[in-house]
Amino acid sequence: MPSSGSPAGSDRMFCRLVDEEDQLDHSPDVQLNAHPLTLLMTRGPVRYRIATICLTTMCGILLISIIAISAHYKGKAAGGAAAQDVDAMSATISKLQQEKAELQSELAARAAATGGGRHTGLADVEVKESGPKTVAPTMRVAPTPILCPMEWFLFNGSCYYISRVSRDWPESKSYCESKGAHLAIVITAEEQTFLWDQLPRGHWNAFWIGITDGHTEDKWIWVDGTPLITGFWEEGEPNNHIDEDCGYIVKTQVLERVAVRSWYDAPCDMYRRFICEKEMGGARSTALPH
Ligand SMILES: [Ca+2]
Ligand SMILES: [Ca+2]
Repeated sequence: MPSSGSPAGSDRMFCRLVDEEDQLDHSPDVQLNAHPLTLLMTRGPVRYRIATICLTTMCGILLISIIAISAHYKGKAAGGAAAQDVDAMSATISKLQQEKAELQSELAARAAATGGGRHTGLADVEVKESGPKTVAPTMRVAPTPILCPMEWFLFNGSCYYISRVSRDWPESKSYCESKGAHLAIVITAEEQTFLWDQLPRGHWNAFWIGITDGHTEDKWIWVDGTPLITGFWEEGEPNNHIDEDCGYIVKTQVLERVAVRSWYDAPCDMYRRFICEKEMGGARSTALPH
């Protein structure tokens, strides 16, 4: 039953809408599952379709370019940071090596100044490290080392010389004085033993020392005027056997002889080798003879 009003007009309108929808649905350019962009491109005028295609292509190219450039600079930045780290570490290592070389040079110079280390008293060096860039040497300054002339040797602050030639006691005394020294004054058992150890062993190797009783018999005094307190005489000596006023040390081939019983007295005009001594002051140290 048709409704009241204009039923015929309503039917025609309905039929026209249905026809238009059918035409749209069955158009070869329009598919139900088409992409919206495709749908837009197929519905617009031709020039709009071309513009849309161009814009889409440009957007794609731009996006790809942005991605490529970002990746490129990201990798370059990472490489640059790594290179900076390597440069900083190389600079630190170079600086440490330079400081190490300077310390070694200073130690070598000090060792050379002290006779290649044969004399004691080398400066001790402590190197404290608080980080890769803070190497601070701390010096413990040693007393000025004592240097003895060639063929002289050091013991306890004095340089000693053992002659190769033989002279009488007065000539021996003069020779030592010409060198700024004196005939040896032997005070302690340590000094006596050290000197004894340096002497060459022989049948009757005898060496003048700086002691005499020429002024007053049996009043032994050293060449510096001080009296003898403790001597290292052989048993039975000094005996003034043939007017003997000068003292000397003997080192024989008899191994049973000992350093602290090796002094004899003899006539001062006898020829013997001799021992000079020169006090050097400063630190007391020891060294082997040249
Ligand atoms: Ca005498
Ligand atoms: Ca004697």
